[in-house]
Amino acid sequence: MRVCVIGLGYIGLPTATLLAAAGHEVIGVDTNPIAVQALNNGCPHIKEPGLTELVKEVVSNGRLVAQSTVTHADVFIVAVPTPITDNKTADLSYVRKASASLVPCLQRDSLFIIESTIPPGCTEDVCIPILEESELKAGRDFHVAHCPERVIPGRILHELVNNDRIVGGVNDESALKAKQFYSTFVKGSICTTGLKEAELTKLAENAYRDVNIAFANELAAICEKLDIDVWEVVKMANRHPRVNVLNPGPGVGGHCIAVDPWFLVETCPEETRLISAAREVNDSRPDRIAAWVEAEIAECGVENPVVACLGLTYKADVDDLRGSPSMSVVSQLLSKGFKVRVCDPYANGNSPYKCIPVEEAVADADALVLLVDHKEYLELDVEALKDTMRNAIIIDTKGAWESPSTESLKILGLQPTSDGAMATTFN
Ligand code: SAJ
Repeated sequence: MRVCVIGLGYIGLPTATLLAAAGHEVIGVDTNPIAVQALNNGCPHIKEPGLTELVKEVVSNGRLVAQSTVTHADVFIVAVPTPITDNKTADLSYVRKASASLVPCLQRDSLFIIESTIPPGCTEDVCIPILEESELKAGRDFHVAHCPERVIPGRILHELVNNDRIVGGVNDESALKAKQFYSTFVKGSICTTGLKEAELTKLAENAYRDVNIAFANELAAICEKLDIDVWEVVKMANRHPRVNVLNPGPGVGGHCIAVDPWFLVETCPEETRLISAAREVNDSRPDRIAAWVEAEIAECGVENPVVACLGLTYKADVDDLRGSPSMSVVSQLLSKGFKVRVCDPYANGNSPYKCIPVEEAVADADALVLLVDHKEYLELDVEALKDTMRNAIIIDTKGAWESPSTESLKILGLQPTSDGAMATTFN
């Protein structure tokens, strides 16, 4: 089949590549000339394990070409961003533009698929009216489906093939057509449903995760107040066979979990008290972490403090800085007038801050703050690093390091409790 993939980002590009590898003739479309040129040179502009090799193969055998305009095809896949506006509503401008751009190329029996994450009702209320400007009728003359992506960065190629897919159709025939199409490269089960059900399923998945992380972050705040080790509590609670508390941290970043729940709040403001509270809890984490660092420094009476921050990306082992809570912590520490040194083995190319080696950042520093649990940081000899610091204030926001020794607790101003256990705010 001839497939036109509109939007060559984290989802569109790997999808286009896998479709080409499965034997389709694929045209990737993007408004960013750098993305188009890089792809045609066989060098994808995004990093993802296995992607460069596969792109080289399908570009060199001519199955994948990139261009800036939409062309005739049997299948159109829209995978453009749906960010949120400043007032926390879905910005559907890219979806509108992408839908409009393919109207002249839509034909009888074309299959239109939108993969972008969208508010419930968007395919019917926003996309279809635009597509019907072609004078073809959705469901009768051409097929319409929503097939949300549900892959995790770092494992995108594997998950695009192996995860189950949800395919919502404007009618049964559209859902079936889309299912047949996805089965050319997907090994997971492909479940068909309605358009709105598919749209809401995706949002429910991400809101579920956000709410659960918010619970962990709220538990961390409770522990902070009561001087209890939150990691110990999470570990113990998770020994219950039906409990799985997630991990607290400096907040929720990325372009999905921190964004998509707002689409539900926007659609059903009265019904989303929990989802909206979860967003606020998670969004307030960077402030709390920055205030915590400030309080520890104040308690030690350090003047002109130097703080070494480990990790800038939105989560471990990825190079993505979008919506990163660590970036927010760093900028708040800077705005408090602290001298901040930053390290991140993944973010160096795209970081607005100069990243330096850990040993250099920590030497003579007053505080060491772990913000991202990159695998490189799990292996650090924290005790040895501590010996090179001016003041050894160590704050592990990810619970990645062993609990500190009694000595470092004292430096943090905390004391062992009467029964000898550590009372620590290490969360
Ligand atoms: N985080 C915590 N505590 C946890 C887990 C995560 O603080 O216990 C933080 C992370 O550090 C990060 C944020 O939450 O800042 C989001 O991380 P994530 O791993 O939950 O999610 P993403 O955004 O990398 O990818 C998610 C995936 N969803 C789930 O794991 C439920 C992926 O499957 C989705 O397809 C993707 O969002 C998406 O595109 O929506």
